[in-house]
Amino acid sequence: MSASPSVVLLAGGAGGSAFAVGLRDELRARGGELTVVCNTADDLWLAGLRIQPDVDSMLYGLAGVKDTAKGWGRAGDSLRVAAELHAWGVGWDWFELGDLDLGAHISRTSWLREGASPTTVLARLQARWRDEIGATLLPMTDAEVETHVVIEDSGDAGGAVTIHFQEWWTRYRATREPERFENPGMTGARPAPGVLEAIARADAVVFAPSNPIVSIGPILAVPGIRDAVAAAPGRVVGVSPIIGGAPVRGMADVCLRVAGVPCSADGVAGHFGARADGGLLDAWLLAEEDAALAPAVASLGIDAHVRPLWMAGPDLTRALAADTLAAAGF
Ligand code: FO1
Repeated sequence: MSASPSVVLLAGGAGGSAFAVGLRDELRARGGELTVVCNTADDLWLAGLRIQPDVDSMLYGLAGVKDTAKGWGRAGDSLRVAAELHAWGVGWDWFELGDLDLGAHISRTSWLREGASPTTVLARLQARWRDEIGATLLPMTDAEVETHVVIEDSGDAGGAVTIHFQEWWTRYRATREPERFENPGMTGARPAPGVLEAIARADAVVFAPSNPIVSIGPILAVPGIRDAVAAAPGRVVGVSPIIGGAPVRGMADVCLRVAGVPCSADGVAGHFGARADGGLLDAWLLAEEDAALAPAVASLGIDAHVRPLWMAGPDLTRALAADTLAAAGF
């Protein structure tokens, strides 16, 4: 077994980007290789620009330029352009686009308009911080896929309305009860170039502690990716995004409820299922607080590893990455 493993990480959101930094550091120390397949279903068009929140959180996090307190956006950013956009009534006044961050959105949109694919655009964005990033970032697909949320209309007319995930997440903080999530564009989507190849040659595939429904879910829903993970030659290991019955970050509890998945470490493990039983996981890391759930995970046919899961600082995050690699056999 390789001492310098090649790992594919499926990730999205603030938790995914924080975990990726620890995994990159641990693999770098071992001479290993990291490919990150990023969720792109959070993407949106706004103010004439293509914005890719999960891709950018991953990019900024690995480059060391992310605002780690917020979990997204650039450290030390300012809002001069945003104030002008709001004055013109362009964009959403509750969706913050920092000046430095806008540099990425403008560059990306300009390259897309010139005909570059999202994969090429992401390669160009990461080339700027190639040495710092120390990983290869791939979008899950080059197709335009978005996550929309069907919610009950609060107006007099009643019925249901469909809003973009970012509106539901950042404006309403997931307080408008969803009927369901939809991913327009998913049916015709194909995995981005390099995604299936990376999974097929990886020594391990890791599910970051990201939202199982709106971050990992869309990646696995791209036709071909779920099957590739199920057939991966390396072990498939996941890290629970739920500790003590609550999400580590974000509003995953609401997303899980809509999907009918219990908001618990064993509930999410069961949602992904055991590879031995037609599912995806060989092993699952759950928090010490959830040690009592380990037998339930094991009874699903998934190896249960009880470990400290809180990513409170670089050392603990890297230790979690080392534990994840150990669960993968490295
Ligand atoms: N999150 C917020 O809570 N408020 C915002 O105004 C906001 C703006 C924003 C702009 C660009 C970007 O790349 C991300 C942004 N996020 C913002 C984060 C984002 O909404 C979510 O955290 C992720 O999409 C969930 O994974």
